[in-house]
Amino acid sequence: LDFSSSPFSRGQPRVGVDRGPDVIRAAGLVHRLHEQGCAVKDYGNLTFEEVVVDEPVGAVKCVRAVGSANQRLSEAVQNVKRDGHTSVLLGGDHSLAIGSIHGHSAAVGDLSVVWVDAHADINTPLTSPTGNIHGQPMSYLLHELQSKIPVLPNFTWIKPCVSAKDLVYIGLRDVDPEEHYILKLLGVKVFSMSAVDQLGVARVMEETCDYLSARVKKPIHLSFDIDAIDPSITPATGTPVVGGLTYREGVYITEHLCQTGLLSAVDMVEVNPLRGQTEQEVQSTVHTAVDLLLGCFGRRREGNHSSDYI
Ligand code: DIR
Ligand code: MN
Ligand code: MN
Ligand code: MN
Repeated sequence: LDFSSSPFSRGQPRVGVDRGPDVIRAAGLVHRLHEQGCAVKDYGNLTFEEVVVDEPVGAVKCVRAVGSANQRLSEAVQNVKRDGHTSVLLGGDHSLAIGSIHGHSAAVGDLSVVWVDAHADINTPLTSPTGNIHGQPMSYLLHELQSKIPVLPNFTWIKPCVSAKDLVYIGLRDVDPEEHYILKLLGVKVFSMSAVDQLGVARVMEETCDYLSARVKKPIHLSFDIDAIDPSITPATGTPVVGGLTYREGVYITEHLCQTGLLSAVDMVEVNPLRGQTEQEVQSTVHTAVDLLLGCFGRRREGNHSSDYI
């Protein structure tokens, strides 16, 4: 596993999400991955060039900063993948999925994307009600939306690289009308919280993997927004939404994806230590993020062992 972490927050307006990578590290992530037998290389925090003048383009905020940070991230992820490693991105806000998924696909080709989030993050620059790019990353990546994306400064390097049929959402419960229209128009596979309630998480994961491997088995990119989990467990995030996944449902998703053997890159984003009301709220959020990552890389709740003991 190779980490690239991106202390980047310009995809949304709240300060603090750029501290996500450091608090996740401080919770002992790398040590715990070593303990469970993973070879880990931590690239440290990527540094991004300061963008001084970054006036909104139409309604879209911080376009130049988001564009250049993601270009840098895409190159870092491409290097990790070309070296044959699994890429882990610690965010930072979810606009970083642009560079993470772009870089992953540039190195390995077609991907399956599993997007676990309260939100669909598929607004185009023109449909976005907020202008925040963390609510838009999928729109830049999908082939099918290419004609709807205007030319933006520092975004011209982005090549759409994901097909709508290769994308699955899990955990949605706060979708803008424009986003809902796009999801229906493109026929994107969505397991909203209603579907999780109806089917249970085990069937959701079974159907997710059946759907994604129906044609060919592609490497999986998991983009996990911590706000997918219920804010009673992960409150330290910028846009919490009630009625989310339980801790156990979240961990089950990671265990199941790990067992496919296809997990090739993971984003863990939107952990914002400044959004917790108490230290306990921050710790609960951070420890959940760590446990989700451990689940992605082999931790099983039944226990693990790697040698003979008796
Ligand atoms: C909203 C909120 N759909 C937007 N999105 C969020 O800004 O486009 N994404 N919070 O994480
Ligand atoms: Mn390496
Ligand atoms: Mn979200
Ligand atoms: Mn998100």
